[in-house]
Amino acid sequence: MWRRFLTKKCMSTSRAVGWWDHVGPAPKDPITSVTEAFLADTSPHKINLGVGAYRDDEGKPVVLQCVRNAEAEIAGTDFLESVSTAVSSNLVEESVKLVYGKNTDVVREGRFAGVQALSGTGACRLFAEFQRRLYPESAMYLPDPTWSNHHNIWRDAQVSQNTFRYYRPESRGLHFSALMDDVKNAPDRSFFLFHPCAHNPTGVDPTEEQWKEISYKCKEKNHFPFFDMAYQGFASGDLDKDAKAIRIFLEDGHLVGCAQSFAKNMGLYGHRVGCLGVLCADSKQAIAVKSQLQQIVRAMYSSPPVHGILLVSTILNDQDLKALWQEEVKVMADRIIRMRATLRQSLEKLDSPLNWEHITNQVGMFCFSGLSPEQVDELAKEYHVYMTHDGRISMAGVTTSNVNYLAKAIHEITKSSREA
Ligand code: PGU
Repeated sequence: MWRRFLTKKCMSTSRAVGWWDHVGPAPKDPITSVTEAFLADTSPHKINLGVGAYRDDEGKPVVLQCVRNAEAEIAGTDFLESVSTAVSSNLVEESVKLVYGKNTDVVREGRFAGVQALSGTGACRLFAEFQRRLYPESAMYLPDPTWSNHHNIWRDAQVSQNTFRYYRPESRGLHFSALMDDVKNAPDRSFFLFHPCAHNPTGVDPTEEQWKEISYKCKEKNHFPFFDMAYQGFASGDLDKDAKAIRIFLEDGHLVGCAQSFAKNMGLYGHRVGCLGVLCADSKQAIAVKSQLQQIVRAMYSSPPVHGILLVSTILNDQDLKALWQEEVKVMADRIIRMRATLRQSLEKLDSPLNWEHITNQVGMFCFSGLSPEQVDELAKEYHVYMTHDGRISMAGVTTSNVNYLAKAIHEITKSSREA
């Protein structure tokens, strides 16, 4: 009797076992793990060139003035309930105008199915899910290389992946002929993901002429172009110029998809505001597609948080705030461009035996330095400089006060190398 009682008691208080014994730790993320290593370093010289989030010349995250003004405007708004459909539709329409252009037929005719998304990542994930439902047999063609998380996103959505050639290490530029061959040789009606500007991680974008050829070939092959627009404004400092690639595809009559993020260009990384737009043949199709996207959202997270969306729609709907935003985007882009020039000059002044022209030829948030994984490790170990293992430098982490130290560190570990 006692024994039975005791066993019962032990069973009810002892920990259940066996559920997760077979689970090992997941591999570290190649981007977020850089920040972890940086934070663990106690050196006063340490520099974080890992994550692609904007920093000012003091190395600090920035709250844009347009965002501060919008915060003041929405203060006290009763937004604890989910945001009204009108605000959400307005955000989508204003975002879509940023990529497609203000007065396009696409916007007038209501031919886009758009939903607010959890920043750029959420927009990509939503599209990947939509793609699997509608075209379960089709793969997504990703550029080689691409943002590492693209592979996770399409893998978790159970969409198969192919890559197309993009970058040529020898020239540290675009491998255009190979890219065109891969677009040509993919089966008709394939899905292709393009970075419309400020390619991550290479900082290498096709020229306008090259985009025209890519668009032409995609049309001939009936491919579906999906654009991941995470850095609009960061390549040139001008939102319209940075949308040029997408507009070329629109002029050619493509139906396109586009993931947009306000994480970088409005400095709203923590608010997770983005948008997914899928262009359709007519408004009837757009209503159907939108309802499918909404159904996916409903089951995944029901609705996105509201504070960020109110900030973005306040800015996009107020001419003065929008103009201020555009100025601030230019300030951020110009600072990065200046740091590219300074880093290159500093390396040249040190009589580096290597050619560093690519630092200023590449555009956007990143410089694909050409440093090997071993050199990246040495930079971290000896100089407390942190970047992703592929040698990608987030230029936003370079400042007036650390650029010379950085150049010296890079020079020290590369001075005995010879150009390949
Ligand atoms: N697409 C591309 C091409 C990106 O580079 C990033 C962010 C995203 C989408 C996702 O943007 P969110 O709007 O923040 O979801 N890539 C940065 C930021 C760090 C990360 O990996 O999320 C990077 O350092 O590559």
